[in-house]
Amino acid sequence: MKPTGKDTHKMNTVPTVIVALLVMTLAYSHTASASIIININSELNTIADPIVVNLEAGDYRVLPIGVTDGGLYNALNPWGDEPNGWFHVYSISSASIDANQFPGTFWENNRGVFQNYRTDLIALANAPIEYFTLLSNEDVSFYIADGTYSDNAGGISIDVTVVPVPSSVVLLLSGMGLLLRQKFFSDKGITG
Ligand SMILES: [Ca+2]
Repeated sequence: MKPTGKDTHKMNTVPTVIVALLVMTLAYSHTASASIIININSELNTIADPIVVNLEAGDYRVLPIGVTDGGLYNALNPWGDEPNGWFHVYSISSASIDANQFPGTFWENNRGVFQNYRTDLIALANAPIEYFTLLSNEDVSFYIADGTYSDNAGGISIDVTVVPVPSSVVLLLSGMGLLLRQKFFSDKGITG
């Protein structure tokens, strides 16, 4: 019977792939554990009184969440009981993040969509996922930028999660590719 070199090659590479996948899974689960929910009250968490959280350097994803996801709020209304006045906007600032994109104004310095919706749930459904990067371990402020806070209602709930650094994932995948390539050529007895 002819020796089946192809099958031998498959058997040798399977453990390599499993180990690489395990490393990737462990790396991801380690970074994904640093997830926090932040509830920004539209009356209380002002520019002068933000929620301050100390976060490590890295890339972060900010996921808008609502009451059904474990948050305290769905959206905010800067005019209180205005029927069509629901927005999903908020501000993030730190040493690495310049929140003052339009100096001299308040409301426009928030991030999000400057579109008012009929209900808080519609505003939440249209809220984009945001991202920010911290260059070092920093205090990060979360707040609503507004001129008058006393007429506000509701708030913003967000899930802040550190995301795996894309370059390290690319490096890992490249490493996997190289390992498989070396294995393939050594099994085949091919050099160079
Ligand atoms: Ca207001």
